[in-house]
Amino acid sequence: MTRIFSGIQPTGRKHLGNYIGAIRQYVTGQDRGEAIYCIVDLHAITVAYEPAELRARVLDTTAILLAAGLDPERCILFRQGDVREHTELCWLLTSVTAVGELNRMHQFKDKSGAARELIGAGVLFYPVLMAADVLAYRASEVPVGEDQREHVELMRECARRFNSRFAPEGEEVLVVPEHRIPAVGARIMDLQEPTRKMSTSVGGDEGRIFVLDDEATILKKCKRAVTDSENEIRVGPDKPGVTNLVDILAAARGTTVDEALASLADARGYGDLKVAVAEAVNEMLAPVRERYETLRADEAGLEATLAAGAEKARALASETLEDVRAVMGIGPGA
Ligand code: AQP
Repeated sequence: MTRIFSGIQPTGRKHLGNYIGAIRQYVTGQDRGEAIYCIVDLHAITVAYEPAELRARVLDTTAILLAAGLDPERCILFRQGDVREHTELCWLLTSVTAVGELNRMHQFKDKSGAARELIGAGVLFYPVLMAADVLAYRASEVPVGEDQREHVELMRECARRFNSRFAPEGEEVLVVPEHRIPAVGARIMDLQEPTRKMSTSVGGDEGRIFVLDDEATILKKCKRAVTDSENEIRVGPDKPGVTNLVDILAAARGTTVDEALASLADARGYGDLKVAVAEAVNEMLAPVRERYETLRADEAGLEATLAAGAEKARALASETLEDVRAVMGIGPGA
């Protein structure tokens, strides 16, 4: 059976890109295989944060995932920091990771900018911890958005290198995973700056739709989305705003981009396109919004779900760690 693993930041206010690129794939993953998902509180501390708020954001994110359709009976859902094997494997993987390749990661370059000497080392090591998250479960599939392609490539390289350096001849101690990037909506762009991806940390709220935004807010943000001075609904690199809206429409309705375009044949310009996008997005997100409040109010229930998930996750990760330690010569051995 396919083992699926993915992690998501406890940013609390997940946006449409997170939902289409990742969360929705998590839900369908439960029908495709053995699905394991974690909320990556350890990744969250790589940037400035408030300790008192971190736990609350983890619970916000847990409630969003459950409201979106994750079912703890059909998947393992846990908090990364509850399973110490992640940090141990991260350290062990540094033996097969070069600083040069971490320095070349786009996300590191974007997030470090001119302040490279001053940022926390965790920003550099972020992809190694991400590799540890996935490799600890010997997952074969990683559902992510397009922006994470490079990080999945790195974890594949780590697994290959680890196996060739440490695994006994012909054996695979770590599984080389494949990414799973959605065919439509893999890179949702900012509504105000459609040449840049919709992001949690960059840009203002008017450029991103949150999973928990109400209907009126979604409509307002769609109506204000930046398009261009023409009136022709078509996709292409010269029309990033319209292309993004058509992509969102297709992803929200679960159709192809061509089908979305065909459905707009009678549209009277961008106004109709924007209303169609808002309606489709609202239809997709309304059930999540409706379930969220009740789930979020039950903090003890959310904690119990995460604790039960962590127990199951730990059992799987500790098996991998035992094998990893053994082939690396760490500890007393058998
Ligand atoms: N714009 C996007 N389009 C499609 N998928 C996206 N993802 C993120 N942005 C887009 C996917 O969402 C998943 C969770 O990402 P995360 O855990 O990194 O969450 P985040 O920090 O809240 O998301 P951002 O927006 O990516 O934060 P910034 O930009 O601040 O770093 C991942 O699978 C990701 O691919």
